[in-house]
Amino acid sequence: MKKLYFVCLLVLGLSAHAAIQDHDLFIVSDSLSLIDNTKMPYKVFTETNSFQGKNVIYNISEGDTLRLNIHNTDSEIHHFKVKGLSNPATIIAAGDSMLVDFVFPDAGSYIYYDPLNYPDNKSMGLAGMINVKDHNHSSFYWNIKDYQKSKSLNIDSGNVEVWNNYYPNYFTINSKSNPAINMDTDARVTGNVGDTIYIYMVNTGQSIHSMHYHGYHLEIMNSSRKPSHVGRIKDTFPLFPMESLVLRLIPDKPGEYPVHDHNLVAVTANMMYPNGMFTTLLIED
Ligand SMILES: [Cu+2]
Repeated sequence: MKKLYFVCLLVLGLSAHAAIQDHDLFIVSDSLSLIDNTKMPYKVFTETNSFQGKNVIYNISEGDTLRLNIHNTDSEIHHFKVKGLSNPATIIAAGDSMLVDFVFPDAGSYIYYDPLNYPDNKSMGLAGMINVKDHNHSSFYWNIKDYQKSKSLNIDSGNVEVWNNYYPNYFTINSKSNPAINMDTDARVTGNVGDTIYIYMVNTGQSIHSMHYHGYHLEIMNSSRKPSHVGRIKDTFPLFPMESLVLRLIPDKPGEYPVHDHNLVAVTANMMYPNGMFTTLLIED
């Protein structure tokens, strides 16, 4: 098995198209400014050792190797794993760094996360997306997540959370709530009639989210949970916790159309409506 792995790496290394994408990744502990002007303890994977509001989104081509030098700037140990790959969790002590290569079997969207004390560390924010592409069309990226602020505060105080009675009260895409989602250029879908547009979605929260697209039907291109659903064309897409989905949209008309979670509590932020998972598609002639 190991031999085969190295032979594969060698072949990839010699191939004209395959490349190694080399990145530093920092685990940073800070707090997230919420849409109601309160703050919540928050940990993220960032490109530099200063806090950025959302987890890094990696985009690589099919066949590429993603080489991550992961730096743990936090005061506690963290683990690192990519869901769907057989690589064991990488263990990174506080203040330490680890270099890891990831090779992806197929195009699609993959979740990287901290599996330690699952789901506690993931729920604190430590989960992002790696998109492995087999096309060059315009693409948008949604890391969908739900939080219960009292649980984040409890974990941040050093307690182990008990996850029965989970009532999330904040709902974000790329760590933002409506209307800020429309300012996130990774998230806000814009394009023209007839374009081919890809939307990569991962659910890194603990609730099921059912994303409803108004105005258009989209085709499932990849599904981590239900590969048999690839090719289905519809307007509502349930996304289970730790599931990823790649959708293709070819707009047939111009307009600005809403997309939101059909579970309407997820369109709120601490009871404020419509300040949750709600954004719009902006399609021009
Ligand atoms: Cu709807």
